[in-house]
Amino acid sequence: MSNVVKEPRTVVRKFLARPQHEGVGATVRRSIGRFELKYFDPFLVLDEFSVSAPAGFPDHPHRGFETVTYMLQGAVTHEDFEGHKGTIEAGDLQWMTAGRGIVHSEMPAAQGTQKGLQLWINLSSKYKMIEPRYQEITSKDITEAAKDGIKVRIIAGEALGIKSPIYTRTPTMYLDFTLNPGAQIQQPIPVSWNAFVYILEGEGIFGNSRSLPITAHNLLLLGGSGDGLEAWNKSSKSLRFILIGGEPLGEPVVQFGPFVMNSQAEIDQTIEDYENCTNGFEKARHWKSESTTVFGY
Ligand code: FJE
Ligand code: FE
Repeated sequence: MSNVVKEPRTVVRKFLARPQHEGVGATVRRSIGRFELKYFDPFLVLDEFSVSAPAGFPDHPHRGFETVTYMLQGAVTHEDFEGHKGTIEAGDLQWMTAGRGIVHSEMPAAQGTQKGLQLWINLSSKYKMIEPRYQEITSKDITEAAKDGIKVRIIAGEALGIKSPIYTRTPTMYLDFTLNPGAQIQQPIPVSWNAFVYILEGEGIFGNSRSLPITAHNLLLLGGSGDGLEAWNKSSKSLRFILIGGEPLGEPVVQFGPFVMNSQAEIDQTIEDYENCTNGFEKARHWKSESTTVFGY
């Protein structure tokens, strides 16, 4: 393989994401966003979620960041206060820029267990109050590239010379890699970006070919300098992991649940806006999701 990475990043920290309760009866394995890793600029939360009806995430608001939902199994129906509604099925992606405000529900759409990843990406102060926006791509339209026992689904950014059509307000890369036994990768990452790996299936070796294999539900923070990731599948099973990177914002972060702003005054204003249905929350006044009614919350 050509040497596309000159200075591979090393793994500096490892977190095992254990199941915890979230929403109403749902389970998340939270890696970023938990107490020991409150923020990894620009990333606020990474949840590997697992939800079966009637559990879910009924009507709740967001302001000041983006949520990226990538389904792994089953389906989730979302519905917002502007009437934007749809079902995110296995392999589909929803990239939601909440901006000044979204109120929505995210509920199971099928029998059995729905699984996926939800990433919260912070927005810079100049974009926190922009109009909400969705970018949605169904599984069949997510670009895939394959080479030498590597398959990569390009959610955001670029891999193996192929670019995703997703526009990232905060510059972000999001790649879903599957490596056959014996395969290895070299993936460039911009030097100034924060980046991490989250293992979904199998076991892989990351950063240094002599390091110990890491298994599912672990998050690996990649060292601050270096121009890319090197990883190996030295096992006899397939390895699947996510590589995410983003340009740090370097701004103060004040978070109150689903509101993420730069100062306490902005958070106080947001709580007021949400309570009074103003400054982007107007449509919340008379709205209740259909699924909330169906599920009887
Ligand atoms: C939220 C608690 C929550 N992780 N993963 C508090 F659970 C949520 C929330 C989610 C969520 C939704 C999906 Cl579909 C997947 C998630 C947390 O909705 F927004 C707040 N504030
Ligand atoms: Fe939400």
